Amino acid sequence: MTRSIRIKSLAAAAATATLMLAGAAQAEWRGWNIHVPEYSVSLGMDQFTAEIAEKSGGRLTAKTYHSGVLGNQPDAIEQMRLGSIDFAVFNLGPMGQVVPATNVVNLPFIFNDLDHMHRVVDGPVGEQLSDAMSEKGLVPLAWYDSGARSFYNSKKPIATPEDVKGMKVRVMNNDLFVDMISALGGNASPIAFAEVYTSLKTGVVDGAENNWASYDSEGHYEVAGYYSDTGHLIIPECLCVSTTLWNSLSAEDKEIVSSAARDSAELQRELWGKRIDASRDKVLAAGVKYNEIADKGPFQSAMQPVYDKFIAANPDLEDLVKAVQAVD
Ligand code: GTR
Repeated sequence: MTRSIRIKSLAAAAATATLMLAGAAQAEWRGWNIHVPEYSVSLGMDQFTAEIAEKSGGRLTAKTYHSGVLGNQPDAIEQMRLGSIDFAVFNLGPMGQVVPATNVVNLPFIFNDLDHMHRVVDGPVGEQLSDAMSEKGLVPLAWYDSGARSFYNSKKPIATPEDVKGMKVRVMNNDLFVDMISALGGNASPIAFAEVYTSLKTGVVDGAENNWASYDSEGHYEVAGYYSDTGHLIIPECLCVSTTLWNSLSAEDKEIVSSAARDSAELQRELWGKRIDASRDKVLAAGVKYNEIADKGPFQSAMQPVYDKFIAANPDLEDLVKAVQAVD
């Protein structure tokens, strides 16, 4: 046997062994999740993995790594695009940097309330967002809730945009949110979710913005005791799988996975409402000073430059912004 023939047959044997391994057992899918295990998103993901195992008779196995142990969201999005993370629940906030169309739902005050957001993502606009994400290697299968985000800080109640002036505010990683804070006269710092608690505690930032549930679960209320109900962002989250994984599935398995995703979103949306109430009660009992915003008008009008800059930079997305606004 010549050297080159020997190498070729060794290579062929190795390829056969790999194929046999792949046939013998499907690798366990790796799921990314930023939240602690008892959070509604985590419970939704746990149901998702349990249902696909059950419906496939144990053929498809998946494990969610909770509490952000697989890294922060911007890195996880990249890992999913490369195929090393198979599924995840992503907030569309940091998604805007990778899939510009998703920034349409990241525009401050674009939604009137949670129901409005549902009508939008569950309709044709949701389809368009899904297509744009799929083109970038992420296939959304269902939309989860993350409520309305409001400002909180360690200094004072916020009642008007003037109160944000000069304040150092943590935002999710997205230039749009930097523009949002600048439009209010504050200084934005994009910081990973896992580092927000320490950043608030050490004064790297004065404040941040999030929903009641994350304000509670991450302990931010312990170090930023003023919560002001601006409700400026209502951002959906998506249960996504990687295009690599999706394309490898049979039609039957695609159906198992998508219906498990839809069921999990139904559970998560139901748990969400309860969790919000429980979190609000808990942090208020712990002494958080809460204020409603009597007139959100000044905050909304302060956002006009953010919209103008966004449309100027993304003229192709103007129609999508209008489509969201047209949904009542
Ligand atoms: C939470 C959201 C997370 C993450 C986080 C943040 O509300 O569920 O996915 O985006 O906010 O502020 O980084």
